[in-house]
Amino acid sequence: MRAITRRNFLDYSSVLALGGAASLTLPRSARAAAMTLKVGTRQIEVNGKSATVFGIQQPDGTHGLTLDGGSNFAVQLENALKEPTLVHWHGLTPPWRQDGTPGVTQEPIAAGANATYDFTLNRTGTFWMHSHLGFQEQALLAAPLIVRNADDRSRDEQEVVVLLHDFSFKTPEEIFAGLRGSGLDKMMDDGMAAMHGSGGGMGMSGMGGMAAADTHAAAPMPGMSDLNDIEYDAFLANDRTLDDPAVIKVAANGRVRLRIINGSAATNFTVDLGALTGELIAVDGNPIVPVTGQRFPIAMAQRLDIRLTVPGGAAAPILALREGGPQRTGVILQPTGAAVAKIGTSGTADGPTLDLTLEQALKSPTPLAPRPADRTVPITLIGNMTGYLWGIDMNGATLNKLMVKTGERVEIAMRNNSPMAHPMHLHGHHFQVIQIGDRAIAGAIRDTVLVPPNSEVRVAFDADNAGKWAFHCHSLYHMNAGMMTTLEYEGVV
Ligand SMILES: [Cu+2]
Repeated sequence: MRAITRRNFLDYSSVLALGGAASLTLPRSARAAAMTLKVGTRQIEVNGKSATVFGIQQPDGTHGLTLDGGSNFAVQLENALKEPTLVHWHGLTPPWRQDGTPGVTQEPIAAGANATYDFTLNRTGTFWMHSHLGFQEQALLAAPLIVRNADDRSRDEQEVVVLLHDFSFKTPEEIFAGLRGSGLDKMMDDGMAAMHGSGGGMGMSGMGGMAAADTHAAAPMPGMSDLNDIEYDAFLANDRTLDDPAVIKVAANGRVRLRIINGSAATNFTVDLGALTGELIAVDGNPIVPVTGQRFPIAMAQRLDIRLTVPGGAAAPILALREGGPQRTGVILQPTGAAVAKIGTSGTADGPTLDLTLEQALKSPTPLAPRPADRTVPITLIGNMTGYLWGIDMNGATLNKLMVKTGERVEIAMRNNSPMAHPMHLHGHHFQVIQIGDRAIAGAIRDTVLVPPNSEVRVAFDADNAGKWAFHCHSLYHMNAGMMTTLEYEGVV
């Protein structure tokens, strides 16, 4: 038998298969090669029509990844597209150079090229992965990323992952041009001559360069808000509409754990368990003191882990109701032998407007240690539909970057002075929600929190992951229109 080197690990695998060298340690490069993820295109069917969308798949076709906490995130990411891409591991806290944010942490991966990732999975939960480049996320360049702990693995329960998405037959570039164009039409209708900020300068990374002076306009008119500004063709759960939903077989009276991911580019939902009652046990991958209920809000990029039992006899639709519209999507849990009834893609009533009622009730069983803030950052979320410009301000000026020092307790006090809600996401960290309006809470630990219009949300985190990190609104179109900044540690270059 010839010597095993890092360079011929493929031969090494075949030796292993013959049982000849099982006691040798697998080289790191071989472990990396064992987890290949390919970014490519796929065909799905939506509303009876074929659509070409993106996807992130393992060689066997599995969409996304399920891993064990404590193991290595050793991934070779292959870009099989005809264009560059870059994938962000949403909710993981890797070394910053592996965070997948173009313009902040690394360069995009060129067409046909690949990139390797290797770090320890130091947290478990329901996460996801998605392109952070341009508008690729709208075209379904997103997949589940589940990191299970020992308790998850030992439980007698069936895990069901549900990835929600909004879908359009238009290209996202067309959608964005429409948003900006209709905003400009409004500007003209309003007789406003000032067209500044309407031209170019829209970088692919959406790095805040568009935060033009007129986004500093005052707070919205009282009572005004815009729930949805995009007409979508469909809403998907695991790539399907309710015309042809995913039907998942479950045991009658068996325990089910839903891991629901809102991968939408621009849609908030309310999860509706119908006649069933569930127990919300985690948000954004972090345990909470369990909350029982039938309906739970889920903003863009957020995740909900819900435990429930499905009685035998009837199929149980798990629906996601579009905020401010009658459309809905979902999956069907089917106990053995139960009939599956057809459910329309629209209900009779609009989905609820998301607010902070549930957020206010959430409690973390593992709160941050009490400690005064070393640094408090008061920011204002600004923007309006006129010209479709959005931004993050501090003290009346665009916040280009937020500087912190390692070891600091940082609080970000967010006030939303704009007419739309913003799901604000911080990369590389999870924060605790510590205040809503005037009320202090020991709230959930999250990576994405919704800040509705005319509201204030304060979060806290420990600066324990040195690097440069994106901090942005997770509405894809708001982000690309300027609602993005960076959190940077002193001394990191
Ligand atoms: Cu936003």
